[in-house]
Amino acid sequence: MKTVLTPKHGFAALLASMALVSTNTFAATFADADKDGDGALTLSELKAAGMDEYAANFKNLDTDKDGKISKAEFKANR
Ligand SMILES: [Ca+2]
Ligand SMILES: [Ca+2]
Repeated sequence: MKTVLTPKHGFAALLASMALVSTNTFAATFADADKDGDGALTLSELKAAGMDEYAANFKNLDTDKDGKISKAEFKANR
């Protein structure tokens, strides 16, 4: 069950969600967002997963400019 964070959840909830991404749940988070299982996250996959901060920074995250965020790119910018 995905929860899309909005301002009504507060800053603490946002921080908690970011902390989740930077801990051991990273792989699970990535795999969960990677709906087609190709090992990379597209902009639409990020949006579908409610990862709006990543979607907003897509161009910066996609350092090799192939149009998707690889696991390494995701990790490097978390
Ligand atoms: Ca994918
Ligand atoms: Ca890329």
